[in-house]
Amino acid sequence: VYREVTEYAAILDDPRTAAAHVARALDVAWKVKRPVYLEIPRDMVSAGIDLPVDPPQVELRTDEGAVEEAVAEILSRLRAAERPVLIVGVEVHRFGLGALVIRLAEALGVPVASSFLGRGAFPIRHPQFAGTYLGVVSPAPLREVVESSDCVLLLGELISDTSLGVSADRLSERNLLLCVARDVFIGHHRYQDAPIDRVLARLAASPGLSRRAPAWRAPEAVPDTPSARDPHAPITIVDVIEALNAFADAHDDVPLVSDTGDCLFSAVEIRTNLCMGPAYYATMGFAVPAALGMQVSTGRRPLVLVGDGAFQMTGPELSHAVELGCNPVVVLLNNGSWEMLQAFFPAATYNRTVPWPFARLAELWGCRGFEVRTAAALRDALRLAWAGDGPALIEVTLQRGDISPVLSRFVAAFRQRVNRPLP
Ligand SMILES: Cc1ncc(C[n+]2csc(CCOP(=O)(O)OP(=O)(O)O)c2C)c(N)n1
Repeated sequence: VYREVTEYAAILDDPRTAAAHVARALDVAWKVKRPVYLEIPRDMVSAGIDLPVDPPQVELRTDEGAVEEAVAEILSRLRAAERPVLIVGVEVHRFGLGALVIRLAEALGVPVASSFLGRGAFPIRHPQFAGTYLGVVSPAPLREVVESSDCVLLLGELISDTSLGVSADRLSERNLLLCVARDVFIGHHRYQDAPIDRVLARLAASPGLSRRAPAWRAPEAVPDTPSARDPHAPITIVDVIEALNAFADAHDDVPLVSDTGDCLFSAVEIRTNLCMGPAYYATMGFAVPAALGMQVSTGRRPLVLVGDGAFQMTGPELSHAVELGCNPVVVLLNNGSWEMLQAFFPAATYNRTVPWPFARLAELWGCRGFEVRTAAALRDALRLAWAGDGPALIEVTLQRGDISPVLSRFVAAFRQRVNRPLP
């Protein structure tokens, strides 16, 4: 729920009126019993408040008839479908609907994909999880699962370029059922005031949801680009993804925190159940502070992925780890540049980063530091870092121009779209 205290004229003219606006907004916010984003102009923070005598009531309407009919239509579409698929979006996490979605998915026995923002909203290591769908950027087996489906139930996300990749043209009125926030859209039908939590609860409790034997293999179980390389050769980003997947297989409850850069695209292929990243605003410098926040608030020890450029923005926050009792393991992908930007504009001459002695700095901050140049060394360093009690930083030296398979498909699709002739 978003409410802005907009009466700026009143605020400037009369702080008492302004304070009443703030009070009313707070009161409304408190009553809706949902997360609320309330924006208050800075100069009002310490203004006095007269509580309104008769505050306005706000109630989010639920139309039981709309819920009923939406559920009936979704069920009949699911039952008639030959190859139904669920796509889990970010609202499933935001509204705390993960357990319901797992129940529904297991009752249906269908493949489940996630959107980019929704990665981790459905457990990535669940046997029905087929991958993070990014439109044309996705690996072929995942595209086949989603795009050949005659019934795609998209839960908790609107379709946009950021949520489902460069193009989700294959999803259409023909095969798409969309439940988002308080609306359900099926073809030309729109059910309003049908909240996603109510719709999902009804769906999950419906009898006779057939269990289908999954006739497919989760594409992520197959390495996207198997390296099959000498573990003592100079390490590549594909080797890093493989090593981190081997690590996730051995530690299946470790959460991954990713920064922005190629690490965010690499994270799409790293199978940790929980994944946290700035996938919407793509803000660099997120991962190290976010990892400390995660560990302080949940007690879980995170694995952190960050590029050298993003680390140069906020990485020194790692110096607080020991003091805060945090022991993240940071894997720093050092390619000596802002490689993600370079990939989009290869002629650019301004993306190089200055070299920092990352592993040595980490040691000065009370962490263990590792420098690795081969896949074998990365595996050893991960083992040693995790076995230690304290925080650690593993600096992986990569070649300039070495980018993940997902980023390279994203760049190719982006170029094709930007360069296509205008209609
Ligand atoms: C705060 C902020 N500044 C700039 C950008 C634009 N940007 C996106 S990716 C990127 C480069 C990231 O470099 P690095 O962390 O070294 O990772 P790499 O791309 O090399 O994997 C930049 C500058 C951003 N997303 N956020």
